[in-house]
Formats: sequence, C-alpha cells, structure tokens
Amino acid sequence: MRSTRKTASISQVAKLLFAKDRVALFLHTNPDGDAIGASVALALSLQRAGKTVGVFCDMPIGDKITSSFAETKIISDKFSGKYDLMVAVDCGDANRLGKFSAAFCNFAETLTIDHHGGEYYSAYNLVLQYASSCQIVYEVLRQSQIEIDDVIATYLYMGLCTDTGNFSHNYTDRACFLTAADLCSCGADMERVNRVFFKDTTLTETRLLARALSHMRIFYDGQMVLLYLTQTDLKEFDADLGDTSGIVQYAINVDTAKIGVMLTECSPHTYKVSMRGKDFPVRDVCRQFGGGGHLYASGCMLSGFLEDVIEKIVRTVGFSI
Ligand SMILES: [Mn+2]
Repeated sequence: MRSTRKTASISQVAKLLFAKDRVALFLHTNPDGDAIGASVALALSLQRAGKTVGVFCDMPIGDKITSSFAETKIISDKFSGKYDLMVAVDCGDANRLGKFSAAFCNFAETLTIDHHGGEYYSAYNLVLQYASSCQIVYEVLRQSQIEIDDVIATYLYMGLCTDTGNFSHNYTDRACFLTAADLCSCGADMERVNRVFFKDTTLTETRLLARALSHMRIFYDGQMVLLYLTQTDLKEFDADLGDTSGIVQYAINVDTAKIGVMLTECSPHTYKVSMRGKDFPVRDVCRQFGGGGHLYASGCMLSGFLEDVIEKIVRTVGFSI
C-alpha cells in the first residue's frame, strides 16, 4: 500500500510530466475515444519534447481506429522499457488497467489523470470533475506551453466529442465548446472523428440493424420498445456480439419509449439484455436479474426460450411503469 497519495494541480502535473525523461502511459481495458485520445495526445506531446514514451493497454486497439488514426499504433498490449514515471489516463480504478494493474500499483512514481472520481491509487492524482480526460490533458498542454499541432488536436477532440455524446449530454459545458473552438483553430480533423466514431457502420452491422428492427415488439402503448437478434440471425450474417452494439439506441429513440430493450442470443437460449431508459431507472430492472450498470443504461443476462425471456422482462417492467 502506498503511504502518501496526493492531489496534484494542472501546473504541478505539467511540471512533473515534462521533468521526467521516460514516461509510460496506461489506458483502461475496453478503451474508448477519450482514453485513446488523451493518452496518444499526451504521448505525442512528450515525444515532441524529446522524452521516451511508452503507451500500454491490456487489449489491442481495433483496426477501425488504428486505420483511421495512424498514431494510435503507439499503443501496445505488451509492456517493455524502463520508465521514471507511470501515468494512468482516464482510469478511475486501478483494476481497470487489467494485467498492468499490479506493476502500476507497485511502482513508486505514479500519476493518475482522470475525470471519473473514485479512490486515489497513484502517488499523484489529477482528478477533476471535467466532461473528459482530454479536457484535462488539453489544459496540461496549454500550461506546459507545448504547441498543439493538428494531429494532437485531432486526438484531444476525439475525447472531447466522444465522452459528451458529440456535445449532447447535459454535462457538456462551456469549457468543452471553448476547447473545441481552440482545437478547431489548431487544425483538428473534426470531420474524420465524427465519421469514425458516430457515423461509420459495417455492412454486417447494418444488416443486423435491419433484422433487429424487423423484429420490433411494442409494449405498454409504446412505452417499452424491444428489439432482438437470435443465434440464427448472427450466423446468417457471420456476425458477433460486437456488431450489435448501438442497436438498443434505436429502441429508446422512439419518442414514446421510456424503456428500450435489445436482446441478443449470444449462445443457444442465453440472451444478453441491454436496456436504456428515459427518466426510467432501467438499472432496477436489470438488478432483479443479477445485472447492473448505470441508472439509465444497464444490462443483464437471461436464459430460456425467446418468448419466455421477453415475458419475464415485460412482467418485471410492468411493476414500475
Ligand atoms: Mn473519459
């Protein structure tokens, strides 16, 4: 156990980072646009300042992102090198560093840059209630008087826009827009970020969406909309679970819907259930089936025949709708 865990300010972190010669950055597992954007932007800035930098994630980054944003290839899933400082980026919990968690926690000089809150697990902790980690890294870079070029700006914009649901969530604040405006003048490729993270779909994903929509079921006068895909559907399109992410959004997008449900038969008679709520705490429903998640975005697993699984959900929702 580390004895001292300190809160660090933007200016202290700017000094600390650029005082070290060799810096290792770590991302959480299932890295999102903010984790990738913040760590790559920071890595490129440190490299440009002459530092040796390693970036590590216990999971390879998908082709979709590495092929569109080439510098992402700096992220490796195998640790190597010697470092003076280890930095966890966008990670509120050391366990989310996966196989790198123990090595990180046993190292003396560690820093967390994050906006999730949670327990401090690093020697220095820059944890701010910001909309994205990229916003924090942006302020660190501005404080360090590092030049933000078009590539770094694109990565920072990536986190800004993905963590705010493309500037649509209610915590999107003035700072987000001001930073976005500045990154725009630095040459951020906003069009590419938007296309890759918010528009691009594969043919398989589009076929699955069409099939799921064709299975639409409506309950409680449109207050609950349910979509599903069976094993037969997945096999027909040679698809896997990853191709179905985002489909649940089409259920909750129906204007009358308070609850959107997506069932995916991941193995015979076993369904992955994703739920979204509009002013309806779907987590309470998922918890009754041993699942959980966020208040308005939750999931669980259910076994049985399709119609029985649907019936179970409809009945449970019926108690609180
Ligand atoms: Mn984040």
